[in-house]
Amino acid sequence: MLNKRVCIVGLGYVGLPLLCLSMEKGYETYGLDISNERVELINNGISPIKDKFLEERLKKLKDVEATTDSSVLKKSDIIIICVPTPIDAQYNPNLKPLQSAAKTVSKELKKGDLIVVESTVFPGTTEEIIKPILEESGLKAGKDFYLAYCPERVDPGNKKWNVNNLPRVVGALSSEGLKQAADFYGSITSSDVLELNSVKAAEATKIMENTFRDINIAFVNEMAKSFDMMGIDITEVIKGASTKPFAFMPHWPGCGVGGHCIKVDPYYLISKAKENGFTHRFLNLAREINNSMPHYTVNKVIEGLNEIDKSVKDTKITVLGLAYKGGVDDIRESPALEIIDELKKLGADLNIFDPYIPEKSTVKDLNEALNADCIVIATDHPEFKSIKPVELKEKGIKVVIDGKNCLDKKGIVSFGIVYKGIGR
Ligand code: SAJ
Repeated sequence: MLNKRVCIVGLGYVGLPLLCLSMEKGYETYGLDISNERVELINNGISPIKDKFLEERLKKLKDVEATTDSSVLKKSDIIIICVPTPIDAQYNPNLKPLQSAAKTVSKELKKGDLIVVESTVFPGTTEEIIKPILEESGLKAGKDFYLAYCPERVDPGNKKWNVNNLPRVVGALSSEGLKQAADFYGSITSSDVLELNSVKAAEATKIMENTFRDINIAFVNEMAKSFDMMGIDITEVIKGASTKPFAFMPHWPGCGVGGHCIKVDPYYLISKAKENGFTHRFLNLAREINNSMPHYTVNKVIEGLNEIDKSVKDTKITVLGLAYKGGVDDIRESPALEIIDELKKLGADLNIFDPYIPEKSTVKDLNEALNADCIVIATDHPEFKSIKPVELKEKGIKVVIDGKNCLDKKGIVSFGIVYKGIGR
């Protein structure tokens, strides 16, 4: 442990676990956020994020000091910025939260501080955007203070990999900054910390990791559309290909790609590359394919209802799931929202149920949610994956659209229920 005081700026799904870990490792640690409500909850040991692992951790911590008062930065030496970097409706990067956090830090910056950015950004952001804001303080990066980048790798809901044991990569504007950042992360993670030769390499690392995932999901989504037309069950093919012990990495088709990482990060690279005169045709195509999946899923609803001589209009349809992925309560960029919008426009008599988001559900439980002619699985929550075909039969469900290929197709079809998956 270094003899340093730490302040985490931004207490969301990235900053809050980091604050817990820093305190657990014995650092005098403060949290700074713009939300009074969030700060109140955290100071009372309550996690604003539904995550059992995080809730338990927070409860065990004594005297957590979260605040909205930026003067807390005066008594911090290592300041780690973990604020959101979303996209706008036109898929353009929105760096406003990050720039605002940097301005707040700049006002309290002092000699010897180490500033680390963890938020996902396009390569060049730390040097071209954050550094000038921090130097408005009159202090010089690399001389008076140090500036580094260490991409967050939090995977919400992941039981195996978390902030304690995730390998990290760091890049910095100076060798002293690199050393200080590597020393800090080395003191809190049980895994390795790789020092890269530039801050841009560290920024690009995160973008590459998530873009890699997006194009692989687009690949299986396109294969699903193709195999669907040949009557091939893509889940069988992926299982088959996964027996190859090398050079194949399974991804799974679905009703769309949501969340604040995989759907967002490619646009950060696409937009920066475009500024530099390069067009990412492949990344754009992958985004196009993944963005087409909610509409593809609604077409499956139309096809499925046509098989029983019904149309979407006035038919009782329940969308199961709002969250962007199973086991979480986060609806950011969720494909379920687009599916719901489209079904509403087609005049469906719609119900919505997500056990993780009761406040946005229109029915109180799964039993009530299954009072429908048609159900659409939009999120692979464990509660939905365990639905038995016989339950659907007993509830009189006539059409199942399985947007996550997570139900027992054979069993459902054996009860004479129309089943349509994504590529199966
Ligand atoms: N999805 C598919 N098919 C797949 C995998 C995911 O359609 O094969 C969909 C999901 O349903 C979801 C979206 O893509 O809508 C994103 O899913 P995700 O599992 O990638 O979940 P995220 O967005 O929480 O991604 C995080 C990322 N972590 C960080 O950015 C630090 C990502 O890098 C991880 O690879 C990912 O978790 C993970 O592996 O779980």
